[in-house]
Amino acid sequence: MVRCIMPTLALCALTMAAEAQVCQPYWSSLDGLQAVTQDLEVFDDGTGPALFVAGYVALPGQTPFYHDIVKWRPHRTEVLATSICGSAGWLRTVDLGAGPMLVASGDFCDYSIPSLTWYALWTGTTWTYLPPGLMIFAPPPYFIGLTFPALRMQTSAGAMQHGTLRFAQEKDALVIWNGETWKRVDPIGANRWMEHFCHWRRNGQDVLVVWGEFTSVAGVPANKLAIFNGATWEGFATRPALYTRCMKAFDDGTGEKLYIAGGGTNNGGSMIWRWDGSTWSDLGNPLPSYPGTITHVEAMEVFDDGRGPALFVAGVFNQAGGVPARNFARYDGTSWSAVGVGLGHGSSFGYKLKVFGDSLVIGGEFLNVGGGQSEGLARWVSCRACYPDCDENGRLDIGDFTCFLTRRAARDPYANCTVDATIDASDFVCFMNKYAAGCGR
Ligand SMILES: [Ca+2]
Ligand SMILES: [Ca+2]
Repeated sequence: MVRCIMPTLALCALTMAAEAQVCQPYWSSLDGLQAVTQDLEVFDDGTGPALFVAGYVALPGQTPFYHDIVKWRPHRTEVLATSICGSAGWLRTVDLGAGPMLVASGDFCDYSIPSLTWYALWTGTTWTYLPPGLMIFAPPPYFIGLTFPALRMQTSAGAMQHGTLRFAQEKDALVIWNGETWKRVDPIGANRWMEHFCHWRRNGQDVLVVWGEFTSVAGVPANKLAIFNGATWEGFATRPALYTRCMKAFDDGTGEKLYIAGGGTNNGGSMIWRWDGSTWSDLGNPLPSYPGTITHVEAMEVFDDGRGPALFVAGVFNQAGGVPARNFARYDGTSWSAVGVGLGHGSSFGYKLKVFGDSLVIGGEFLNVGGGQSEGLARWVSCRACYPDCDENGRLDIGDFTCFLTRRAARDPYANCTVDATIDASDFVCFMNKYAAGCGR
């Protein structure tokens, strides 16, 4: 619990009787890291879970934005080999049975590793070749390594395997690792492709949902959207007239439902739809655009910020369900709400969302967030975290005051304790009150 120390003795006396704190998630930077973020991944390379950021990253106080992959955890940032000389495209955790591996795609130009170009494996200390058995297709993005737990997959012997499905995408077909070998799923046709993949637990069964430019899969008619249960494909009889940019399964307490979102036109159509297994629901065009902009949803992720699991949606919009929401909103299955004052300069078509510990990390090309300044990288932190433990060392002491003042001077969104539009004197009072109230952990 709280330990009152010198600077706040008087305040402690005033605030000890403060009423129980409500859950207030908050914005923070990633220790001042800034980036044009291309991708995010959480991976444990043997040193504990860390967030890997691919893109054009600037370390705190530094410019320009170098082309790097950075490994981050609170108060510990590591630059991993400046071996990417083009753009770092994406990061994926891939498991072929020997444990998870972190694979990066980018324009590698570390000539100490001959012929290492488009893809590289992170060993924990350096980048190296992909191992045998990991299919690659050049150039990107034709390899998509994903894993889905417990998806039933038919092996060559005809048995159903209850294990991890690993698959990659070839130019005109889905290629699946079934635990024994790479299996080429029936082609979807020349010049067709699959683009978005989503794991959905439908009525207790794990299925893979695929969106792309195709009209059939394995001979089954499927107009851009299809479901694979590990053995057979299904199409949808109907689907929203929506350019899909992302899909996510979300359980609002009534079972997992499939959400698809996208857009990209200013035609006033809904940008997000829900499929419950039998019918589509238009969520009522809840995310209207700024006048004259091309509105769209770019990314969705499920996260519990202490107020219960919810679907977080990032894109270009200025309202959600009638509530002002700048480019980022929260949906609990029934109603929309803002996420602080959201993201400024929302022109990004590259938002990425990743849950890391108590935080939902967002990357993109935004310039400011939550009333503070954190370019291209920020995190929405659960109220389960200890807000006044500014330096995140597990205890409350004078170091947290120094930390708060430093971050306030940097206009870090963390310093916006009141989670409103501005950082001002009231935030220091807010910080002291939260410090005095302690964290109860
Ligand atoms: Ca501390
Ligand atoms: Ca404030």
